[in-house]
Amino acid sequence: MISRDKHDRMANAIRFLSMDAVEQAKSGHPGLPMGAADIATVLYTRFMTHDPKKPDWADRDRFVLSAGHGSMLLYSLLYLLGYEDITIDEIKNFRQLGSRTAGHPEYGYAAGIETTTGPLGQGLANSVGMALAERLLNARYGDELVNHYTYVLAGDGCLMEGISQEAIALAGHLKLNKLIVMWDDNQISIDGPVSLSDSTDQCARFAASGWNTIRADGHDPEAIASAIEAARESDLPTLIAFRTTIGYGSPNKAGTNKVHGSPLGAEEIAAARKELGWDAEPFVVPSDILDDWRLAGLRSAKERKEWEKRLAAVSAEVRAEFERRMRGDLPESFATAIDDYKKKLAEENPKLATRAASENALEVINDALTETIGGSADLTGSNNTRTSQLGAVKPGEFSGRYIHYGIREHAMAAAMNGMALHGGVIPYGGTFLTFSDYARPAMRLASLMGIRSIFVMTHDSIGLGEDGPTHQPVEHLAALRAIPNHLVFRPADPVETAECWQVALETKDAPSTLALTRQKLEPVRNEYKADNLCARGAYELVAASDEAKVTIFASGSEVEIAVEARNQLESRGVPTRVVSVPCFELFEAQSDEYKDMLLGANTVRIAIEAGISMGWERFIGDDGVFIGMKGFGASAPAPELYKHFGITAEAAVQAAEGRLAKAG
Ligand SMILES: Cc1ncc(C[n+]2csc(CCOP(=O)(O)OP(=O)(O)O)c2C)c(N)n1
Repeated sequence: MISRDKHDRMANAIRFLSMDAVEQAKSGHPGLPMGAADIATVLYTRFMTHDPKKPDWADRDRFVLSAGHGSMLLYSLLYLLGYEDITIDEIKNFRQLGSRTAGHPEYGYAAGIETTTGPLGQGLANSVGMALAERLLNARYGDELVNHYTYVLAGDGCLMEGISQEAIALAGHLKLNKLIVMWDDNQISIDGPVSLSDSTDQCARFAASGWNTIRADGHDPEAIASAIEAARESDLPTLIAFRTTIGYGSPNKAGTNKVHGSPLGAEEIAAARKELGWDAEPFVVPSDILDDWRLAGLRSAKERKEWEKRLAAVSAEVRAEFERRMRGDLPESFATAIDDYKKKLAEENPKLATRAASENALEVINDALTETIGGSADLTGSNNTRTSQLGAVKPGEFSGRYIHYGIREHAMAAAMNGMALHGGVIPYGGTFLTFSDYARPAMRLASLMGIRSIFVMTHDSIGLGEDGPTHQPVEHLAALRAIPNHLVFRPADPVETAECWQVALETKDAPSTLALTRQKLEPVRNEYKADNLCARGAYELVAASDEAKVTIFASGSEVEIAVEARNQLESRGVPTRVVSVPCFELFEAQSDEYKDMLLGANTVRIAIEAGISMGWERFIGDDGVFIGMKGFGASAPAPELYKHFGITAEAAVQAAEGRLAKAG
């Protein structure tokens, strides 16, 4: 049992490390770490099950600092608890180039950081995915192997963001009872008191979404502990509204927005030292306090060892599968399953929409990979994301593998990220491509973190037809391709769809988006090829009959148009090749030699895509021809729209002949 005095000094260690680091960096947010230090101290000294010496222990509790601006809270904790990645030098280097203690907690920079936070609300929604992954794995592996909590520290900002409602509604509905959100209810944000812009009764809102709610004093260690204990016993997810004072300990600035996001200043820090009775020099934690913290860091080592014993006691088969899934590796049988499927496709040559081709591919994938967790934001029948193996996940019942996310694209994407971060599952989820806008902040974070979330985005162009311009993406492919480390795939037929799925699944360090059609397409890959051609990002689909005079690049549904144009040009004696471009980013990763060979700079170059031209200059240069969209779409049957917007084989033939005539 930790005495009150000891508790206070341990919490003050967080406060002073945070004040000192922000002061030294001349930038950062001291208010939250100072205000939430008591909550964090109680959580980590009495409840958190984790092991700094084994930070990736699969059954550890997860802690998410959703209010990522308070990063010094997490960095202080990791240092104090004995996580090797965060040394005192890292704390001194807060926010400097190359330090692990970056501006906001960045996933991958240091062990103990479970997700990248900073865009408010994302961490909260990630945590829903983490808590969901925990329950899904628990349903498969039992309490023996998977049975842990997900704790979140969220601020007013996290709760004001729209994503919070999507996320808590999903968590409440599913009864994710091992999710505990601790709200730093300090009533202050940047502009001043929260009352300037909000009068929500947050407890009532959470209760209405199916949560257990508790209010407690966030500076009273016993009240904090009782609240967390009660939350752990709940059969619903719990919100604990911890009333705190932002910048607690700063005599002149506590309780105001002045302490939210700027250094306190030397004078005020000196006053805080007096107020809290802290004599240690900057960045020095008195050795008895550091010892206490390090002891707290050891509190679950025994539990970890017991867990390892339990893992060693299960059958070799179950253990191997569990460990493989947690590593994120695919079974060896996966590549064979895809290969067999490609052989079958080459025999059958089905004429399908790529969304339907994706469903067929998933039928194979979901058999081969028991770790996939599918879902859709209420467009299951349109996204073709559910296959025969996937039973629905229901409230409190997690044996299924399919999530009905509801009409909540943003929380879906963020929860998928949480699942990917948790490990042991591979999430994929669908909506219409145009609504990637509603999911984009989370999709961007998936890229930044380098995690395997797979977004299935159907209805990928004017080809969706009658739903009209609100639903027809035009700039979305370009917008998603602009995100670094994001594989945007636009397959042209069933074989390409299978290949793109294979690359997406085999890429552990980047998210993927599959852009898929609503409308049926002619198959363009009719011969079996063992190689995954899509893995090169772009490849020659059809060669010219002689030295090529024209190269036509296209992606997805426009590849069949490119092939038709090529055939017309060839019949008029113009040797023409077609390059299919399923993924810009993978093409960029090829050798210069390959890229030069493929680009065919000495030919007339044409690109066809039913979207805006941005990005295609890479393929067609300054003098190429782009056939696609210049503005928004329209409502009509798809074939009429293609004619109306001039995205046709005839247009490509005309353009090619025009250029060739000009060149003389
Ligand atoms: C999506 C998003 N919008 C805006 C910001 C900028 N921002 C950072 S902290 C903050 C205020 C947060 O207030 P609160 O959660 O109460 O934190 P506290 O003042 O208690 O530290 C804002 C607007 C952000 N990080 N993310």
